[in-house]
Amino acid sequence: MRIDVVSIFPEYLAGPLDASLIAKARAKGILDIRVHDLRQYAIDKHGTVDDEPYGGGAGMVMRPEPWFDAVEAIEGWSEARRILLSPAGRRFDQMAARDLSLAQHVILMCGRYEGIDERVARSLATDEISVGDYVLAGGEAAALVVIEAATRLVPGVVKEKASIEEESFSAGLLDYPQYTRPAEFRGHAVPEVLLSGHHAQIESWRREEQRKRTAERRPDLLPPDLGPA
Ligand code: JB8
Repeated sequence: MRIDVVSIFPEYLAGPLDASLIAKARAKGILDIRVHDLRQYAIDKHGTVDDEPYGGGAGMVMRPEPWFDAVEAIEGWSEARRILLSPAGRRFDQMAARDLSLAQHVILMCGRYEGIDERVARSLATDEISVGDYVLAGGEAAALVVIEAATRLVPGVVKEKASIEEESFSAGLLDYPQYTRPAEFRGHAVPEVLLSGHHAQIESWRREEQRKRTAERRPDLLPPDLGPA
């Protein structure tokens, strides 16, 4: 999988992309990730990439020319999924991550300032994505979320087979609580059933914990209760 990230803070992205699972997959050649500095495509020699908003208002807006020039300089750009990170985008979830993990080439565009000229979203991006209902200072952290969620679903990036689909959201529910040694820690015991060796009972306890936890914390994930027939 090829990923190009465009940002005015390429150094913000370098560290995380050089650590852990992603670094290993890059070393193995499974992922080809490149970070590009938008300022190389600035409109002047001072590195200007923003301007005042038409119609007035606070803050600055990113001009379209650097974005079009930066993206169009990426080989194969017109065939790539071109994703603009934005709080106004469609919500990113596990289904979107799975879909994106199938792509050969992804370009991620990280904005800063108060926003980006709308012509970038309309005529350059193929997708506009938000990672959650809060406002970041820019798209870089969101791009890292998208990269991590999608690339761990690319074959060979994660070792295991069983753990990848039996986790939160893949089953449509939150995960059950996990415990390891010691059996008692600071007065808190591990639930007895987990020490019992009764695999069927452990399974049903886990399913019930998933259901309770999801009902309590994320009722929006549960199927609608149709009530009495
Ligand atoms: C300026 O919250 B976000 C996000 C916020 C942003 C920009 C991009 C993404 C650009 N603020 O997803």
